[in-house]
Amino acid sequence: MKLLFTALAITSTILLTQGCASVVQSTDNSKSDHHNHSDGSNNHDHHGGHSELESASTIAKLTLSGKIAANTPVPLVIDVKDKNGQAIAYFDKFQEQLMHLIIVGDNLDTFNHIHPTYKGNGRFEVQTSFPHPGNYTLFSDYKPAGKAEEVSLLKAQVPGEAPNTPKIDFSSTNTFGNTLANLKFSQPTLKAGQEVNVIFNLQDAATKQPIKDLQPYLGERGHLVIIKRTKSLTRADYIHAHALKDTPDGEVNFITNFPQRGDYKLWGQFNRNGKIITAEFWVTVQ
Ligand SMILES: [Cu+2]
Repeated sequence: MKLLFTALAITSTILLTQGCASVVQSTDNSKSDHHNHSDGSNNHDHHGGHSELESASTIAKLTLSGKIAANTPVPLVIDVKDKNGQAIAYFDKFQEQLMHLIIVGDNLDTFNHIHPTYKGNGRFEVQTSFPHPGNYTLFSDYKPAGKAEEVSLLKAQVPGEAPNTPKIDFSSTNTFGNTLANLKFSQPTLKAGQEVNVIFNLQDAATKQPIKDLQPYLGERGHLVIIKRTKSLTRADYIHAHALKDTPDGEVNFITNFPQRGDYKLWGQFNRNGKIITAEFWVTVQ
């Protein structure tokens, strides 16, 4: 009944509850637009209730209770407080939810997008399971009532030996379940700091025709998360792009901006008649 946790530069609040359970991590947030982080400005320490980061306005803390093991359901509790330690009581929905939680393995081999339930008094709860031993980063995306959307970065570690990092596949076409997805961009070469259209073309894997059963997902034509490959993920490595409204059958466009050079992984999520498909691709930005 032991839980390990990573020490992370931006974290200072660690909560231990009872000997056999739990832990965790918290982080800061800046309320600047997280869709375009360009400065890695989240590397600031928070101590107790104060912060040196002038724009930081909330702190989230993750508590995992019980035994943490791969492929085992574990309850997650996320408490969101202001920088004085007061619970944030009210949140606004965006994209149909009060909190979007993206969980990735630190080498970006696994991805999970879930929606914790709001329990009141700043507390969100959800159950999940981690697919293998190793380090995980959780990006919790929420909007305190009347305020800008915020992203808190949380860390978890599942004991055991992490699998080897799979080789990165840069192919731009792949099949995901019953869907053949192709990824392209409005620019022939991706350059850091440049706005680009990210274009997913979705065909039915069997008929090779553009899919016609695309339904809104979280109120939009699709959902796109982009994360930069780094040794230790920070909030600045996370990009949440929004879908454009009117595009032809089988095509979903997003606008984004890759802030820095490097390798990025993209997870596009689409709703085919009630079934969510996740199309994942790697790209290099120069
Ligand atoms: Cu979500």
